[in-house]
Amino acid sequence: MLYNDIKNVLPRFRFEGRYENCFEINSGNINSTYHLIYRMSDGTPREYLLQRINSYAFKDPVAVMNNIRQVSEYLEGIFRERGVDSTRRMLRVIDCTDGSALYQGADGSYWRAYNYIDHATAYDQVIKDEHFYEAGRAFGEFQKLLTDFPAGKLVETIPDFHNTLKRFYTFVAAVAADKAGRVKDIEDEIEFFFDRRKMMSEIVKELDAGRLPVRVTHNDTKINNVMIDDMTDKAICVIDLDTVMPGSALYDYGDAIRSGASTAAEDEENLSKVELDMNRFELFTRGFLSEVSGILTPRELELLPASIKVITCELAMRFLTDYIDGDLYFKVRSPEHNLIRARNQMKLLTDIESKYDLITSRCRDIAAEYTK
Ligand code: GN1
Ligand code: MG
Repeated sequence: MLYNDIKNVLPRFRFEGRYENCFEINSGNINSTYHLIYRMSDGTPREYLLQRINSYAFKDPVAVMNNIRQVSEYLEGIFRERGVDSTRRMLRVIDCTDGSALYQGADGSYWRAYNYIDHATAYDQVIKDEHFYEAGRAFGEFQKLLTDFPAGKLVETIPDFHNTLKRFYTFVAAVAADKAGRVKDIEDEIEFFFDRRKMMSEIVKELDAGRLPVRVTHNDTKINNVMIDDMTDKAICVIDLDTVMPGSALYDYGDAIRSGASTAAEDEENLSKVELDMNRFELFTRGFLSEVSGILTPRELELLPASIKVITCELAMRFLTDYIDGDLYFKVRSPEHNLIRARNQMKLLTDIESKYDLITSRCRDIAAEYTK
């Protein structure tokens, strides 16, 4: 079945060698991803990633690929200038046979391909604490490398992606529409977000008032969007550039902590397992600030703790909104999957709130250490 899904797509790309095998990679929540193995006539393998872009989430896949191409070429240029071998430092777009970066299938689906980075892993959860320090360093470095990239060249591929207040209004509209008839069973969950409406706007408000800089940011800094070298345990490459666009560095920080400092998977049902691991939170903060402490403004540094709360709340609310809508956006494995994710993130947020004073004082101390 798997091969059937992609067999008409494969000849459209400039893959080298003969097709041998493919495996589906099931870790993303949006796009479908396949690991392809090709083989040259001398027996050496060529490996690729093939992705079907979810065009419900990304309304303009051409703009997504334009963004990715520009950012990748910019990063490649910096690596070249510095004499750094970029082979395993970034995903390289593999062109279609007609030279474009996207292939559109007869059914309207959009496909793209990258080189596959071997002997490195994108973990869905942190398995070694040191990897999370590394992730912080990698996302920080990514931010730093793009400091001078002209933001105006990028299209906002998902408008208001991290506008948490707009996300709240979308959530309220979904509750009112109750498209899937699910609202009656989740009154407590709905109230949870109404109670936090003010907190949610903490960062948006600052951005709107011009008190926070707009930067070119990654916007999806989940722990599985950084690759860790299997031999050295060092972060080598930031992946999934679909949402690279103008945003706030705070979102990248907060989203990474939300995803990597949780003690459980994002869809763990047993909520007693879900907490914020303070040690991991510190490690990521150190890794991140080791790269960007010289770039972030005092106000950004001050708002690091708030970003953890805001983004965790945003994700919880996005999952619940999608549950209410009848599972249109995120891939789900069961009818309850989005509700499980939402409750999981709500539990994480409650734990973050209970540790908030400590988180704030640790952020302040670490920031002071790195800005000395
Ligand atoms: C999606 O595709 P993936 O799994 O990297 C989502 C992120 C969420 C994440 C939650 C474009 O990311 O915003 O944080 O799921 N990406 C998009 O797991 O919506
Ligand atoms: Mg993604």
